[in-house]
Amino acid sequence: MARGKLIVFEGLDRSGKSSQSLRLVEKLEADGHHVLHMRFPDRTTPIGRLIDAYLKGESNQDDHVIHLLFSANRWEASSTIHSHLAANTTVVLDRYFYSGIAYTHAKSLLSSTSSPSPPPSPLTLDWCTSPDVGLPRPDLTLFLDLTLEEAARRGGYGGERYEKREMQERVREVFGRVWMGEGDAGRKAGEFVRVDAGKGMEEVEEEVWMNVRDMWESVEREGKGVGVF
Ligand code: NYM
Ligand code: MG
Repeated sequence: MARGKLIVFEGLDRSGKSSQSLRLVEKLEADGHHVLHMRFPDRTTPIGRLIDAYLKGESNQDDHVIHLLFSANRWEASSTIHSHLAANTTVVLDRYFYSGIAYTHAKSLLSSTSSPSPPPSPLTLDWCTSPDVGLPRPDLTLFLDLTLEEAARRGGYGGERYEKREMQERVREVFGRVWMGEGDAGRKAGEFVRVDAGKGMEEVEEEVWMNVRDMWESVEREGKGVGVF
């Protein structure tokens, strides 16, 4: 029996991931596929509520602790994702572990420019990658890339932690490095496709769809099973 595909949307805040991921779900459903849409962080679980409070600035966490909570929030969904894929339901994710890696590592780049002595664990790219190793591997990751200028034109950011220009700049840089193949994350990235999210909604949607179709055909043709990251 055919299996579902795991499709991930990644990118900066304001890059259109939520809209594009929902549009893709509609399109796949119209094509007769079963689809589950999920987003990370999933703020509805007990771990997700800790993350939500942290993002809203209602609580503080050590950088390592919050990183591991974001990862744990994915691990608690891992068996659900696997069982849907096995039952031929495609899973579309709005953010996944690439966000985890990019945001935490970006934070370390910021703090290392502002504090003279290095912290005990420097939140390296590989340290940030390791808690997610073993999660279901995406068949396709669409990195919706947006310049900071375009994000600003779209009305700037909200008030959550990380939604600041300086941080977004670093996050974009780290996504770019992973996309270029750097570190364990880059080497393991597989189908990591950059989409110019500065284009119009329809154009982006079309590019997403073409990539999804290519991936779909190659997974079916080669009979690829579900992988692990
Ligand atoms: N974020 C998201 C992380 O820092 N680490 C993670 O592992 C994930 C999944 O949470 N600014 C950050 C990125 C966002 C914030 O996401 C909330 P959203 O999609 O804006 O709800
Ligand atoms: Mg956001």
